[in-house]
Amino acid sequence: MSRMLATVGAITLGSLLATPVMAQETVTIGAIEILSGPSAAYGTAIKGGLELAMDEINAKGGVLGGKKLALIVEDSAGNKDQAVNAARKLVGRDKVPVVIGPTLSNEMFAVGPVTNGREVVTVGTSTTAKGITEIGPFIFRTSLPESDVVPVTLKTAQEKFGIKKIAMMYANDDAFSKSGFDSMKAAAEELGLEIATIETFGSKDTDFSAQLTKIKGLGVDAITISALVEPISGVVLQARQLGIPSSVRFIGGNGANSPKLGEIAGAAADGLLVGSPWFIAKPDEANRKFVADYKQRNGKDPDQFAAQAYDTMYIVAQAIDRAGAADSDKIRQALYKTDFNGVMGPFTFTEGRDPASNEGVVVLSMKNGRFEILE
Ligand code: 1QQ
Repeated sequence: MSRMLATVGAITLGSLLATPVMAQETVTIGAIEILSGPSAAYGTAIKGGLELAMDEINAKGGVLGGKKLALIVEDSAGNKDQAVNAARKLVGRDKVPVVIGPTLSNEMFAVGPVTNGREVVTVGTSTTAKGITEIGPFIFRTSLPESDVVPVTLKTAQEKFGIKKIAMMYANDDAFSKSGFDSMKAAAEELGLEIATIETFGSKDTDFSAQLTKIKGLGVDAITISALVEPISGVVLQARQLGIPSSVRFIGGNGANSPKLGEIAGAAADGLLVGSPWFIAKPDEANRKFVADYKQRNGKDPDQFAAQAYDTMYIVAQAIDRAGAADSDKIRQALYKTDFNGVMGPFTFTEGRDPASNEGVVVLSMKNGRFEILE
């Protein structure tokens, strides 16, 4: 008898614990971002953008008629195994209906098959390699693929600066860096640029003198580089130390589109060109407010990664509302109906779950360690 009572008690207690009051008032989503290590600048900016948008949404009443959004951000440190462990935790333990991130394409190629297999909506805000959304029907991205951006950058370099002969460099141990290079090479060939040499390096390398000395002797007009921000900074600094003049511009991809480049490389990066779907001086009211609020909260300017994350949080929140429930498959279907106008400009998804338009892409040039829009 006493045993039966205990069992009944346990069931009652267990069912109470399974539905705590908080769970009914909160919709918790997960994010996997790089918050430590050499690429932490990317993930820190993304986290700042996500949190700013979430707080604004909650201040305006949250989602699903009054539920607050909550966010669990896991640090991947840029490591794909750590990113997969984070995904397993968010999906298995926290039971989030949406995962935002991970930061790198290299991580997404490991995480995507896991979250897609568990039918959990996953939205990359910074993953730009080819093939990301082809991982499966639950994988979306709000970031423009490099194949949509680097042709604009190279064409601008050719038209504005008469660049004809280039050297190409890329990190051969990172999925984004390799894919970005493939897009740059295709664009260079399309434009009829002369490719004097193609040089590779590793993302953790610190000495690029063999490649740069070779390039120095080739008399190129520009050097394209596809890599993450830390190795790019090292290459740019060493190029100037070895006497490659500042008239030889670097042309970067998404990895270069971070203020971290200016912080590390300073004036050595001056003249570097990068294509970007966003720029800080975008004059519309929504962007001005975003830039001011982000700066006030974080003590520094937002970058492209923060802006993309900020819009993504709104896009996800609107999809949750449109879905009518914190249900991953319903949110997935609702995301296809996204019609959002944010700090990046108008946004919809293609049937393939990629951004529908690259119309907002502008080319930025580095000056005194900061990006300026090329007029
Ligand atoms: C990718 C990228 C990186 C530069 C994101 C930080 O574009 O990995 O796809």
